[in-house]
Amino acid sequence: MRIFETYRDLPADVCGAVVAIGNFDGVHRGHQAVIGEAGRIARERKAAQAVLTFEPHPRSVFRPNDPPFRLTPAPVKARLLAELGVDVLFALPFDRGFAGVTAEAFVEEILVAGLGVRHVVAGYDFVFGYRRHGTTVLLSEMGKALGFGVSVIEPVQEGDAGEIFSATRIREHLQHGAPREAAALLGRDFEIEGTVVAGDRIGRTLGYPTANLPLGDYVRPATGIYAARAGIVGAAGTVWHDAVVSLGFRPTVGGTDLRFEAHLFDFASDLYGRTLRVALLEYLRPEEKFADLEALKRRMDEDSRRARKILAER
Ligand code: RBF
Ligand code: MG
Repeated sequence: MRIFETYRDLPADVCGAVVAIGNFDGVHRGHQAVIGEAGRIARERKAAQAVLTFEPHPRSVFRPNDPPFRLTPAPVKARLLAELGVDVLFALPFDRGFAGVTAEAFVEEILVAGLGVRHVVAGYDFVFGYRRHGTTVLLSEMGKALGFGVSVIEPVQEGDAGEIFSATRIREHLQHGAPREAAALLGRDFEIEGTVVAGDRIGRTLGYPTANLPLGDYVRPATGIYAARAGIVGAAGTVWHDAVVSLGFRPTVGGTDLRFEAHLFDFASDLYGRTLRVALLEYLRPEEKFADLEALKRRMDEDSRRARKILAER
């Protein structure tokens, strides 16, 4: 997949693509339907399959003081899009200036003059341009006038509950300690990916060394203990290990900042500096303040037994 952070002076072979447009944070099953339809049309027309998205997420520009909310930081989103077979990603830099571009100018200057789009696919709730005045209705009308096709994908629902695939719903499930429900909407387990940073050395003395990941822009899932899988990313691929995760403030040891710590079962090496993907599979319990480290360790033993059992059954 080729990535461009501009819509200007593009090489001829990436113009004239079938383009799925949206923020696509999470690349969830609703997004997959939009991107999949663009892929189907691209193959039919023998055109390139592209995605147009914005970085950072416009919401973080409009509401910079909101708590972190990303399901997929830009590099993770790019990997998932590549895995879906997308040929070209236009990740346009979003800032206050870009937010002032009118819906009409966005279509004329970016979609038509810049990308030369052949066809555009968007979700039913896609809005764009200054003050979100651009709707899928405007997009379709302008497409007719300017010579490109538009497909709008209606909401996709999940099973009996009839829950609509939405990034907001997925974030809520994670914040409520419901990673399975989040996974049902995502179409895969929710993961935190990052570079392992140094923690304190207390875990080691308890027999529970942990690999700590910075949470960065990621949405904060419910604090507590999770059954998890940890994938060590290497040149030859990702090697997965069963694990238990603690996401919390560590009241027992007088911790003050939120830490994401993964303990990999039957694994001795130091992971400092390595890229780790940690999938949260099941919520075990909230964190507690124990009277002493012995009591904490007994509980960690119990957590580990439960996590191993859950992971063995999956
Ligand atoms: N810290 C707490 O203060 N309360 C807990 O309930 C708690 N549960 C944990 C469960 C597991 C399986 C693991 C790996 C860690 C847990 N921690 C908890 C965090 C622990 O205090 C931390 O890993 C060490 O202090 C090293 O930073
Ligand atoms: Mg949406």
